[in-house]
Amino acid sequence: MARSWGVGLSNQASDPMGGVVRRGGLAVCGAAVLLLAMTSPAFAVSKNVEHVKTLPEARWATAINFLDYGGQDVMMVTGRFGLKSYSLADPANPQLLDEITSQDLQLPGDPPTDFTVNEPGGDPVSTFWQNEDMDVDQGRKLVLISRDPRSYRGSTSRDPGADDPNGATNIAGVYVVDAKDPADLKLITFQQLPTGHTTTCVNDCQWLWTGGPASTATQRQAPLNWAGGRPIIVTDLRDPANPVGHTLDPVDLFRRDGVTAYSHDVQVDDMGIAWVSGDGGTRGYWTEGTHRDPLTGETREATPLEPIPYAGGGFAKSETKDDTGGFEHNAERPVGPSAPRAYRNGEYLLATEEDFADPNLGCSKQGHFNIASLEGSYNGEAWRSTPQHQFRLKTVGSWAPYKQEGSRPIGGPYAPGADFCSAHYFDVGGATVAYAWYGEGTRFLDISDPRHPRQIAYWRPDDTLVWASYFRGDYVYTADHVRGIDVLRLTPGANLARSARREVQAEPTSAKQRRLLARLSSKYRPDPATYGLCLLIQ
Ligand SMILES: [Ca+2]
Ligand SMILES: [Ca+2]
Repeated sequence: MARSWGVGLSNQASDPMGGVVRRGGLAVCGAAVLLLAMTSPAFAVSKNVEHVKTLPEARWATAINFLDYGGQDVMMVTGRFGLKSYSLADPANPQLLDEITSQDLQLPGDPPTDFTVNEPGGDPVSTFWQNEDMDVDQGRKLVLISRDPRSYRGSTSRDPGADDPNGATNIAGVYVVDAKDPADLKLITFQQLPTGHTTTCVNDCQWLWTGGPASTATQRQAPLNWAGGRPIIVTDLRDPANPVGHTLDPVDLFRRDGVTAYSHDVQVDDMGIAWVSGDGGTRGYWTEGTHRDPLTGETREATPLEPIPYAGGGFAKSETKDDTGGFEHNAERPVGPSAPRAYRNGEYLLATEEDFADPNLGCSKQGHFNIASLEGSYNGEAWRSTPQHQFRLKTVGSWAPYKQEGSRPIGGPYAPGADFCSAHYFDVGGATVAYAWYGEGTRFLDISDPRHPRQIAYWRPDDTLVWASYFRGDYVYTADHVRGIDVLRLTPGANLARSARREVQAEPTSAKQRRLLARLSSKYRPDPATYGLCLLIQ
């Protein structure tokens, strides 16, 4: 894109050469991983998945979305590097079209972009951060980029404009990108908001709901009392060059048994319900149309600023190891004719709990994929929940890689920074879910029976740290912090496994095998120049 982007922002303070050199180094590293992954089966555990290609230049990828230009697909990839557009004219071989770099996204006063990683498993020193679940407007060909206050050495705890020991601005908000020509991406504007971890289109992208992350010290206190994190802030995007942030009218308050807590992300279902996941659970809202508000009994118009509660709630301690409903990260509610048969009436909510606070419990006691019944939640119950009178959804099915085929040995050894297991983003394609589990790779689950999700395929390279995996056409594209984008395809074996209604599942790794892995691991050392995760180089 052009270096100047029309709103008077400059990146004079940046060090573009440093960034270029750094990216070159990372690309070489990624290529080495690719070579080894392809030539040495020991570095990638998989079943019923064909590895087609890896795009190592997309290392630090967070999310992918797709725009359809009259039957021609373009893949938008976002992450610490900013935004990259790829032609999918040949879906097996994506071609880079254009990019908006981390340097391009710097606001006045931001410390320069610096991808240096100082410790194995650490984060780059100063980059854009990081646009999970990137949303796009298919109609107007817009790409929305949420800016977390942790961008460019920022923090969640300090306020924008406050003295900062790192020189960070701590600014959150949303960038709007015009992608009418995907080979010439144009950054139109930036709207500063009190929130910015994720941003999601509601009402056909005429409005945005932007949530998270954790609150600043000021926000935690009166008068806001955002004790457990930042709620949703609404932006009017009817004029994309001039978005209007309704910064004083937060939505989705009091979500954790009456306490305002982190509203992490939103997914809108085929009925138009906006499901907000976060600390305390997942709750759905009407944002348009006339509906009965179960909290008042009134029938009124729902709007993005005054939504009407629909259903949802917190998740049980048995799945989340939390008394407060779990840290729900993202969710999907399949409904209507495109949903798998058992889901068509919209009875079930699919949700990720992200929790790896204690790596020893990751995926075993917490951080699960849960399928919950929405029964009993349609009358505002989750909005009335209190610590004394908790409302929780009933979980009917659950899955995690713990003790499943394809998983790493329990207790390690793991690469630095990847010593955890948790559910993360997933994509529903028919009755199959493509599911990212960080260090446990992408797992493909047959969810046709909500009570028994079953693994039918998996792709777990040893160097993976995968954040999100997506179906598009006949392919699967993954956003991996270490590897970049993996292009995958399910083999006929996946369908055979589904038909057999049998989970691909092995006995837990034997003690002998674990000793072997531990011995192998001790012969390798993490390469600090490559985040440790890039590959363990002898
Ligand atoms: Ca979203
Ligand atoms: Ca938990």
